[in-house]
Amino acid sequence: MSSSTAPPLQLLGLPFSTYTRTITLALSAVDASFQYTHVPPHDDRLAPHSPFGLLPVLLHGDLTLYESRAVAGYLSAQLPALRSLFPQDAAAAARAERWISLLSSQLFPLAEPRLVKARHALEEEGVAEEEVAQKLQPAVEDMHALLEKLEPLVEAEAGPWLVAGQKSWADYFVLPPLADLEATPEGKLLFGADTRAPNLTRWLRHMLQLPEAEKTYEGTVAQLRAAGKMGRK
Ligand SMILES: N[C@@H](CCC(=O)N[C@@H](CS)C(=O)NCC(=O)O)C(=O)O
Repeated sequence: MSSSTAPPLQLLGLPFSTYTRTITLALSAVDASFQYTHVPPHDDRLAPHSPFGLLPVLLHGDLTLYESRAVAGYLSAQLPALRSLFPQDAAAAARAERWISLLSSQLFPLAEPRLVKARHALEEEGVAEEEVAQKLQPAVEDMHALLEKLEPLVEAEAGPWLVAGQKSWADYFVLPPLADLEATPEGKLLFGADTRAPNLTRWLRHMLQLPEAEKTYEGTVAQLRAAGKMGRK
């Protein structure tokens, strides 16, 4: 893409949105230029671009794209610096795709709606901490079991990344919901000393230190909880 003639990349989303953060992680990592408009889900401004009202949406010239995996594919094709986020090797690329698929089908629904957002709703209602922990216990158990199943898929022997010893979209898809979860009391249990997923936990700690993770931290659940803007006062 020639930078002098190319239309700007425009992203509609929110730092709070984990699927949006997947995209901003990749763009920030390579200092790509993009216009970021903060728009909440189901906002009227999304209606012309996203029939489901979900985040993120990418606009580029005449192109309107929703669904983060489609956005990731497009960005990797457009920006040479992001090409390597899909491994060249067919088997490694397939394993990265498997992580992305597992994120959408298994990890996100458990980490966000059933744990992070469920805790937030209970806290907002003023439910006592002991009762919150009790109500979330079944989801914590389900997450322990899921992490146990995912643990063998972490290719820890190859390096600090999920797949083939190289940074890939798999890392950027899996990080945001686990970063949110890690910032909650349930996350402290799941990724603490008694974790059933030590390699995944090490990977998470490594990811949280990356410059692009720091650049995209502001406005996330983890940052808002740390700043006392979410969670118990
Ligand atoms: N499959 C979609 C999922 C997008 C999605 O669920 N985005 C969340 C924010 S992280 C959202 O907009 N949620 C609003 C809602 O579910 O109503 C994608 O990959 O882009």
